[in-house]
Amino acid sequence: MMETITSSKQAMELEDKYGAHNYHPLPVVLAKGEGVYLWDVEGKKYYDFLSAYSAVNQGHCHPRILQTLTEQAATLTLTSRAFYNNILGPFEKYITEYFGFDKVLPMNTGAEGVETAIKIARKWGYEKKGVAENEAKIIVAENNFHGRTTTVISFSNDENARKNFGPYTPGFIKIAYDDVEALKTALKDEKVVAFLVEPIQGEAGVYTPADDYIREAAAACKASNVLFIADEIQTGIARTGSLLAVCGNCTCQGHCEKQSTYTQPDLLILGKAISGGFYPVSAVLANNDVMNVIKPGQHGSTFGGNPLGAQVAMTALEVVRDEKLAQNARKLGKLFRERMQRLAEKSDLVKLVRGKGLLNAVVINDSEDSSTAWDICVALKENGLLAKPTHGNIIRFAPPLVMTEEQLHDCCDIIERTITNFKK
Ligand code: IF1
Repeated sequence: MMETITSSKQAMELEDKYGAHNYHPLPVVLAKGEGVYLWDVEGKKYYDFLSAYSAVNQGHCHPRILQTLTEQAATLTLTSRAFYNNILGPFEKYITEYFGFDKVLPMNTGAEGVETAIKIARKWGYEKKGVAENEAKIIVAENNFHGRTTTVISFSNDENARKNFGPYTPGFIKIAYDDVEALKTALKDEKVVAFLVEPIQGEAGVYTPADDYIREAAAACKASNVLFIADEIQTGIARTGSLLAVCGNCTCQGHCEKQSTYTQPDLLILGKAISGGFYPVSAVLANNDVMNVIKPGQHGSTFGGNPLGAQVAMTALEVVRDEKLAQNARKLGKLFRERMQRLAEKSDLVKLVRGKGLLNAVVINDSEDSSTAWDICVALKENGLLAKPTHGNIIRFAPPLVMTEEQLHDCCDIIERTITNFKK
């Protein structure tokens, strides 16, 4: 029997009874979204400061993306890749021109994108670099988050994400994040085929590396004939104040290869906001010398490159450019950090604020295993703002990028009031 939800309590009870307990959500049941706002089952309105982990950068239920989705859904949704479809080609042309690469391989979820990049890098290692079969190694950073498949959790160091899911996939070397010297040492191993890294570590607590880290890391990889793989699933699509975090301080909306601050990865992994939260779409971009190692039958998925996702992704990227979301994220991000900085100066509870664009974290003055960040998020929820703790003492703040300056100030007022009145 299909049940209709009339209260938050009822919805939480259903999830608790019938769903696997693989999440511990904040106690709020959402029923509607529009732009920067969400509403719960009882009709209470909230500012969204998570954006579905940066998947709804364009704001909830963006009307242009919605129109594309409904039109395409009424025309053709899925053909599989056994046949051509009339949307995939235009999408591939659009996204490769948008980001400045020769080719794209479309998938669905972020973790699939990461798996795809790993497979391409290994194959390139054997066929182009000449590494002996089954010996390829990929360097990754400590405290990484790249998804939840068995291979990807094999190189996580989050016990919770990893423990009792072994045996683990071999072939990964872990080094410290934001440490070019550690990378150079690891690159001396000739079996290394790639370095996989997040330009800003999200799950680690929005850890922003030194300004020149990405550029120097990519240069070190190039000098060692090793592929530089950027996981921009969370940082990409204008979130950090430029189209991609690897764009550095460039505010142009694409064609960043002309900018001096831009570092072109050999493999770029995108997900989340490339479809504006409407439909799972991920993509791996590369130039021909790398992408052409993949031949028919060697990789794919039933839904990857389907016309519905492809059409939605094109409109979602168009919105990012037309509404100048990178510029807005940059401007509002500065304002947000200024306001939080002022709060940190007068509140003992707030230790510091860090981040880039509208991907920010406020570090709470308490231990990592405390529940203070969680308790503050519950209080924020009561006051009409939804954010999620990462670790016991860090709160991530990442609103949709369509927010206005006035709304942001309103949100900062809520955060300030909540933290000032918060009692442990
Ligand atoms: C969950 C964090 C965010 C990602 C990067 C790949 C993926 C992700 C850099 C996989 C996914 C999400 C998934 C979400 C929690 C989450 C997250 F807290 F873990 F760090 F966003 F902040 N690379 N990140 O951030 O993408 O397969 O999920 O589409 O519930 O696990 P996916």
